[in-house]
Order: sequence, then C-alpha cells, then structure tokens
Amino acid sequence: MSTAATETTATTAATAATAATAATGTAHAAPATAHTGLAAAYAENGFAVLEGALSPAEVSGLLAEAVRICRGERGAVEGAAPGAFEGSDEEVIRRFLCVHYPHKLSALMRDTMRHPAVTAALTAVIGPNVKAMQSMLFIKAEGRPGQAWHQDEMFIPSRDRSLTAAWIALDDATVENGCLWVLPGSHRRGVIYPNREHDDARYDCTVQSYGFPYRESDAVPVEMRAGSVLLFNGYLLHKSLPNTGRHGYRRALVNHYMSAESLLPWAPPAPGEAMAQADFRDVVMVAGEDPYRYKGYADIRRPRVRPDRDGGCDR
Ligand SMILES: O=C(O)CCC(=O)C(=O)O
Repeated sequence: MSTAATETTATTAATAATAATAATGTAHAAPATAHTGLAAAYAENGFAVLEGALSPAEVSGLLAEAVRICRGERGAVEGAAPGAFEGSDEEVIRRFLCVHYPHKLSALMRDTMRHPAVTAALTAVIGPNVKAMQSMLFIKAEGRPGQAWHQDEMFIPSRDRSLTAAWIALDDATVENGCLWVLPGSHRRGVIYPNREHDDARYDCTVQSYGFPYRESDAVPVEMRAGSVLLFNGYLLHKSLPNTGRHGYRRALVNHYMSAESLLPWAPPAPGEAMAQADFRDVVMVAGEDPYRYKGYADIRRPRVRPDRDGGCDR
C-alpha cells in the first residue's frame, strides 16, 4: 500500500467550517489555524479530515473490489435479494445501499483497515494500541436514502469513549450526492442521546437520535475529495442525506476502531459472565499491542446488506 501520495493534514474543521460558511453564511465550528494539530482539532471538534490519504490508484482498487463484493464473487452477503448478483456491474452495484463487514470477504478491504496514513492518524487520536471491529461499504446510488442523526457509540460501545470512524471517500462526497453532516463539538458532553424509530423517507431504517441541544442550523456538511478520510468520534452526532444527484454513486468505505485497552461490550455477556466483563473478540488489531490477546480472536459477524426503504422498513 503506497504512502507516497499521502499528505495527511489536519485540515479538520477548517474545511468543514469553510464549507458551512459557504453554504449558510455562518461558520459553525471554531476555525482551525495552520498550526492546529490533528489530535487537538479532533478533540475540539470531534472530527478531522485527512486530505488525500489514499492515492487515486488505491481508490480505484477499492472501487473494483466493491464491484466484486456486490457481484458475490468474494462470498455470500446475507440479505442480498434473489438475483442481486446478476446483470451488468452498474446494475448490480446500485442494488446495494451498504454492505456490512466487507473486510470479512476481501483481503484488500481488511488491509485497508490498516492503511498506514489512517493508522498514523488513529494512533494520534486514540493511542498506540488500536483495534477495529466493523467495516461498511456504502454504494448509495442516486435516489438512495441517507442515515438520520445518530452517534456511533450508541451502536458500538467502547469503555473509554475511544470509538473512532474512518470514513473513506471513494467518490467526491458532496451535499448533492449525500455527504456526511456533523454537529461540531457534539461529542464533548459525553452524553448518549435517546433514540427512536422514524418514518422520514430521507433516511434508511436505522433509529434516529433526538433530544440533543443542537439545531439543524448548527450542522456542517463535510464535502470531501475521493481518497480523503474523515475521522470522527463515536459521540459525534452526524447524519447523511439522500443522494439527490441525477446519476452516480456516493461510495464510501467506513471502518470503526477503538483503543485496544477498551473491552467491547457489543453483544450480551456469555452465560455466567458479568456484564462488565463482556468483550466481543471479533476484532482486528491495527496498531500496537492487544492486552487481551490471551483471550484469542473470534469470527462471529457475517457480511450482510443494510436494509433501506425499498419495500418499507422491515424491523
Ligand atoms: O455514509 C453514510 O451515509 C452514513 C455513515 C454513518 O453515519 C456512519 O458511518 O456512522
């Protein structure tokens, strides 16, 4: 994997705040200076953009691999509709909103979890020992929904608030095609807000957060070039809107990480085990040492499609 083309910069809120200023006339995030370090800006805002972290060749390789995954050439994808793998590449990939756990199907996706530029940034914001537990491959063709306001720690709990997403843009992500929107600084209170079902057709079937002290007008779109990576904290409120482009995709690969020191209570404890000891071991080490290596590793979650609104929300 090449690092030569990698210019990892802590552009962070400057990019998003500039975008927000352009979109709404108001800067919603504290402006970053050229001297703002990645970790400091991330701590302040809850997110940071690594410009050009992946080379164009790496992005092309991932896009080609995405086609193989959606064609079923890398193995079974649970929940794929009958006939989903048949047709032209274009017909096939647009049937998928999102495939969960592509790293379980593809060595390239697994290797990308450990991309050197991303790993360097992760160790700066998390610490020296980092593990991954989830990947998601979004295709999101035109007309497909976004995901309502949420915090990732509501779904993947860490014990030390270290959950961090690396959202890798595989197409230029724009407001039109459904880039992420964030509420800068919303991670800082360390509160998990309540969530509920919704019937808003702009969003997929995932529950939405509510009751938080921020307004829609505080939200900032994070437009990014393909190959750039958005790191964001698991307590940061974020959402995405539908792809309203006339044609095309908003593809992204999203990997989730936390400190290797944190237990991962992502499933009920085993019989006889205390809740406080629950530790989901279907993880991939990406940096440093695993203090729980003695427990061994598991292969539990299966690659699957994410339900969207085609045919309603089947909950
Ligand atoms: O990419 C999207 O549209 C949603 C992704 C997201 O919210 C997440 O990765 O937590």
